[in-house]
Amino acid sequence: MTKRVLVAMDSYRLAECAVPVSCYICGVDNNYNTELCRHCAAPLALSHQARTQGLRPQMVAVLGTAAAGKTVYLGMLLDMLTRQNGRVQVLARGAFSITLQQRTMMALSNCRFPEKTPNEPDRWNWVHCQAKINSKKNPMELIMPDMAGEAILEEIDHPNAYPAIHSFLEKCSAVILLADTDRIERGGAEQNYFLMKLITYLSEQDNRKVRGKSTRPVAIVYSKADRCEPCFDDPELYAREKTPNLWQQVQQRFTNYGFFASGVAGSVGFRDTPGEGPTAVPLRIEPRGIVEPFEWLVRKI
Ligand SMILES: Nc1nc2c(ncn2[C@@H]2O[C@H](COP(=O)(O)OP(=O)(O)OP(=O)(O)O)[C@@H](O)[C@H]2O)c(=O)[nH]1
Ligand SMILES: [Mg+2]
Ligand SMILES: [Zn+2]
Repeated sequence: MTKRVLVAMDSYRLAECAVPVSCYICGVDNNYNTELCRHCAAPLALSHQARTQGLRPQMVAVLGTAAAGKTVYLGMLLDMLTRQNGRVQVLARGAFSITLQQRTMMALSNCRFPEKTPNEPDRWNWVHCQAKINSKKNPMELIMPDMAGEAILEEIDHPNAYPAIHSFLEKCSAVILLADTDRIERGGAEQNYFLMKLITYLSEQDNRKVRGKSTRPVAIVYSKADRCEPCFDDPELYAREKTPNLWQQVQQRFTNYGFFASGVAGSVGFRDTPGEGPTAVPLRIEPRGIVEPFEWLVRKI
């Protein structure tokens, strides 16, 4: 005799999966279960979080040449903000948002700088967090990816080479531009020209303009300022003297801008690695000027 059993139909689950998820960064539709966007490789967790929480996070771009110090700056910033009970507090959204800070701090505590960020967008670390300024009532949701400098340069020279960067820069509400003080001090003009290109790209892309100037807040941060003490004393004067074209362009193209100096390593030594040549080693961790540009920017958004 055959036993009769009742089996619940699970097909309603298929219907749920058939609803596409629109990528929060580029807007392309993806399958429900996919982890990364098929077009720009941004994590779809950003879209799921935005949808379930009913929030529209703001985007903040951290830009600079390869080895300008983006990963070290962002990792240290997040570590300081999630730890300290100061004027700005940050709460990570999703476990993936902690990876960048974890990798940076683990490397620094082992007397190393973190690895260079890979050029492939599917290997970037994205941070989604809630930021709260003590003097403001409502917290703000922010998305900040740690992008590779080479990829940023490629996108600036050939727009749409990196859809993730293209869409992100189009939508982002504020920008942190890192200028490598170490390379400026060594006399190269490369930082000046790269940042001018970026400033031009950002202002031309922005359609929220007042009297021809972009209103998007831009913080120009001289990273590795531990290499040049006067930069800490007056970052704007430093900008005027050392990167004059950049200083001029920022004033002509933006209404909201600020110059800052930051440094994570108090002292850097060099270790000779066989086959690789000299490798920079942080001898002392002494973060300075890390939170100030971020706090300024969050107030302006
Ligand atoms: N003196 C000094 N050197 C630093 C500091 N931060 C970073 N560096 C040096 O700059 C190098 C690059 O730093 P990263 O943060 O990896 O640079 P990045 O901008 O993320 O580079 P990409 O990932 O290639 O885009 C490090 O390996 C260090 O040698 C700092 O605060 N002071
Ligand atoms: Mg990096
Ligand atoms: Zn996408």
